[in-house]
Amino acid sequence: MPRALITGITGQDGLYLAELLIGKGYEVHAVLRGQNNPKRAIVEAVAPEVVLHTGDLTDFSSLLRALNASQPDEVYNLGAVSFVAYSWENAHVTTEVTGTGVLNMLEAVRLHAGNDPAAVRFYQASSSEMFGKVQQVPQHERTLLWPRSPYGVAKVFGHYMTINYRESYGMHASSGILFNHESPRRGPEFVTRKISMAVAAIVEGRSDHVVMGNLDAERDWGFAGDYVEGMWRMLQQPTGDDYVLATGVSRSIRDFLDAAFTHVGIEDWSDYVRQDPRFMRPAEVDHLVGDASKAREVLGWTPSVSFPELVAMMVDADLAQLRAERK
Ligand code: NDP
Ligand code: GDR
Repeated sequence: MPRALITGITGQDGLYLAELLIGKGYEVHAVLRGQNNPKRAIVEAVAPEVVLHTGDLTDFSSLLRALNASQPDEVYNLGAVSFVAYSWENAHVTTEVTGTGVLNMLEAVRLHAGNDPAAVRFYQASSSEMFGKVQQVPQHERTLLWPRSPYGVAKVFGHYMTINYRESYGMHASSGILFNHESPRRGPEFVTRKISMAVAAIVEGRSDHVVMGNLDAERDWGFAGDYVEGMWRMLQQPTGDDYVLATGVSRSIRDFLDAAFTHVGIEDWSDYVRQDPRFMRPAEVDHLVGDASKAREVLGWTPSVSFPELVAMMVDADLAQLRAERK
């Protein structure tokens, strides 16, 4: 039975990945942070098979302890301070967790693996935010990085550190440069879930508007369930490498609003949406669209959920949740 260790188990991707690996027959271990993490109950309810180890990406010895206890064949480093807007207000903690945390994990894996550094396969959750002020359209594995936020800068550090450990120590370390991926499990602070929750609340008569930031930014949105499959495929390759995962289609926030409101039969949504500068960012990433041809050719990976299907899935899930609460 192969064994995997996941950081970021309480996040959107961590849970999907745990379910995927359990379905493939893995023994799944995960690092859970905090002395009384409120999301522990969610993990225990959704994936009770997961063995939880207390640890934190900023605490090197806790990571080494989790590795020793779990003896993994594969390590997926998904833990991060991941909300871009928050990273300006908390640049140091973002750097510590999202940047230095990767180095802590790589170093812990290297020491744990001993004489055979490639024995433990490592996945780093890199991000399209690293492209920031994009220097090329679409963006691929060799596109120049130009991060636009403390989060993006921290991810660039983690990305290059992962490549450096692969090249310096022969580690089987891969960096997945993933474009935005969403789901009904997406945190409510991110724009897609904010919109799906707001639309559901408006339909159910619990709210009459939503306050947004910049509606013109464009993102390449896919479904998180597809993207965790891509992570797993990267670690099944004979050597580590870097791969972009993306749909290749870019839409604006306005397009997402349009699709979400249209899904519930509201064509003109202008009265329901307000804008406020407090949701604008000091520096914006205007246009992201990924070229995932390497992942398609090498990994055989393609996304399966279209943009309209993704929007419908998220709005329907939030509507169902509100209606269940009413009963
Ligand atoms: P989430 O924000 O949903 O989850 C982040 C996870 O990191 C949570 O489990 C959180 O734990 C954990 N975490 C935060 N701080 C620490 C810490 N100090 N030590 C250990 N764990 C910590 O992110 P997603 O699931 O959406 O994303 C997974 C990874 O992929 C992240 O690294 C993200 O930056 C990256 N990524 C995500 C993309 C996306 O579109 N979703 C795209 C590209 C990259 P807790 O619940 O306790 O706070
Ligand atoms: P992003 O996701 O920054 O791309 O990072 P987010 O959903 O937060 O923002 C996407 C775009 O929407 C605009 N926007 C708003 N964003 C939020 N959160 N709230 C609003 O009210 C709002 N109005 C407009 C933003 O300005 C931005 O342009 C996500 C995270 O998962 C990262 O961890 C990951 O690395 C990247 O995706 C790829």
